[in-house]
Amino acid sequence: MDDRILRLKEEIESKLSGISELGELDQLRVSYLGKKGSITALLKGMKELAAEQKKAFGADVNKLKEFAAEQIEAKTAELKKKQTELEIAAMPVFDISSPAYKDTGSYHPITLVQRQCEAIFKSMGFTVEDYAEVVTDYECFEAVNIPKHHPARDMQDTYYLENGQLLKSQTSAAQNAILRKYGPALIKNGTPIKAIFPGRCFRNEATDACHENTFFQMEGMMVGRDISISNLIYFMKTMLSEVFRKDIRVRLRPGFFPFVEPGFELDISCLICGGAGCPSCKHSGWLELCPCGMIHPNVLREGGIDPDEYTGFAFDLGLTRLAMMKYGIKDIRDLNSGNLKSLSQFTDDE
Ligand code: FA5
Repeated sequence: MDDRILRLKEEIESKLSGISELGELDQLRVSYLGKKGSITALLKGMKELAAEQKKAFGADVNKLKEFAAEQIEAKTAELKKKQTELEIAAMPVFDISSPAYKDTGSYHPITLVQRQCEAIFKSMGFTVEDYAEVVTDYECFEAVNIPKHHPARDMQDTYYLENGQLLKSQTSAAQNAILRKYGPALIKNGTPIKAIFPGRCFRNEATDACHENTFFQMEGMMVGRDISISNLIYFMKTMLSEVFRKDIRVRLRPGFFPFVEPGFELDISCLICGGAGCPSCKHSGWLELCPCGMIHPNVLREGGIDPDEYTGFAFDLGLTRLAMMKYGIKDIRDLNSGNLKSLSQFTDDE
């Protein structure tokens, strides 16, 4: 083999071992394999050689060229790997399992009020029941003493589905199922039915500061022997004083609901304006918060309970309005706005 080829090979090997950066490596490639590189120059110089030397010399130079290209390629891979390792080592440690520092999220004010009411009623022995949002006409109306074509249906502008079902317009839609669920234990052991059932309700309302088309109610029922209006008033008073943790003015006035007899409306003095009148209370100073009454005999009968033996009360808390009063939210529409800036400022005060 020609001396020049051997020398170049040794030279390449020794230079490669001293290179530690990709930039230097590229310079080395250009200096040997580039257009004006040493190996290219050997190939160009072949024309000076005698014909019998050309073949062997050309083969050796091509081997050298291949050798140089392979070595440079291997060195490139080695340096790139090292560079990646260094970059990874320099990265800040990132633990995906650690909790987010700033945006930890918050509960919706209605969720906060709902949980608080649930805790209060649980402590008084009530169970918390979940119920569907799409219900039948029977559940929402007929089972609670509102037969088909009864004018009381006009009090709620209901969304009907094409299959005849409807979006629950009132949590009272669960009353019948709850009477049937716990009625047997009442009849067998005398265990009173004490249940609350919060849920989302839908009505085709013209929205304003205190009306939404989607809002939350939390209904409750107690049925047993000798249950009276005094029991109803006791539970309502206890619940309101626990939720607000301050004295609030309430008024009880007659109210009509086909599923209670007698029926009442429990209003609270508007906490936004202090009773002076504002858009949140339709300028009346009072907010309809908790309709209630003694369960109508027809409703008990439809639920499999004999109204001559048992009595009970039912009430409904407008959870959305309760959240407005508790947190001083002036417009009900803010609650469904999804505006995190305003909704995230409320915290559980437990
Ligand atoms: C009812 O829905 C009855 N089912 C309540 C009831 C249950 C009475 C058990 C007696 C016994 P009403 O339509 O008034 O009643 O609604 C009850 C409460 O839900 C209201 O006091 C109010 O707080 C809330 N509410 C009703 N409509 C809306 C609305 N569009 N936006 C926000 N809250 C509403």
